[in-house]
Amino acid sequence: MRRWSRRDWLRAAGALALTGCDTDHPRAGLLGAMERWNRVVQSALFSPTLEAGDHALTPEDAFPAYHVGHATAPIAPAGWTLEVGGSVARPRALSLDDLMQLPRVDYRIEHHCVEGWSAVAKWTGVRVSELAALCGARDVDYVEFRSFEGYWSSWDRDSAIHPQTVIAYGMNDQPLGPAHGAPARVYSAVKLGYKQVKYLASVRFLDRETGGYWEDRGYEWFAGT
Ligand SMILES: Nc1nc2c(c(=O)[nH]1)N[C@H]1C(S)=C(S)[C@@H](COP(=O)(O)O)O[C@H]1N2
Ligand SMILES: [Mo]
Repeated sequence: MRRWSRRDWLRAAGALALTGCDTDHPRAGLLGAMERWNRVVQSALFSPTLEAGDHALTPEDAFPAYHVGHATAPIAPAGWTLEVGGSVARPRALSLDDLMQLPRVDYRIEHHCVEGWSAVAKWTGVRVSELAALCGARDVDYVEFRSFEGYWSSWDRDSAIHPQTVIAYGMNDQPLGPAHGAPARVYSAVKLGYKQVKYLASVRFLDRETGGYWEDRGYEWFAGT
């Protein structure tokens, strides 16, 4: 099996963009077909298995990166904090240092890609379940992740507090880079790519679902892997 070059990756990224990750105005009649195709491509690119063994890590800049409506990656506002709130006993605004002091997890995850190829990344961060405990999240069914660039996605609580759903601030033993959602983003083994909000601003525990950027444009809300 030949390895993918950076060009191949970029081509795959372009295919994803055309099939719905990057258009502001998907045409209604095409949406069903687009979603089906997009889901095939996305699950090929982003459905991770839980153990990646000793495979070599794929460099961060060899991963395709997606963001909606920006020519360059969005940059966090000065004094960035992650707001954890909604239906919680103790709302918090956590700096990156605060996040890094919390119990840390590392996941080395293999992404299965098209044509049998795969990419491996190591993600470092804090479990969403850890934040739920820290803030005293009440017994509500939904969790909303929102970005400072306007992107968002709401999740079922069970997926959000899954042990392999993390707020990642590191990738491949480096601080998370701007292309992949710095300073912190959601990374999870249990959801498709468009649920994994980058450039995170808030995590809110809610008693209702609040859709999402792509979800409101016709993509499946649950989007499990
Ligand atoms: N804030 C923000 N998060 C986002 C997006 C976005 O446009 N903005 N795109 C989503 C989509 S469609 C995908 S496939 C993944 C891609 O993650 P990656 O760039 O780290 O590969 O990010 C998701 N999270
Ligand atoms: Mo995507």
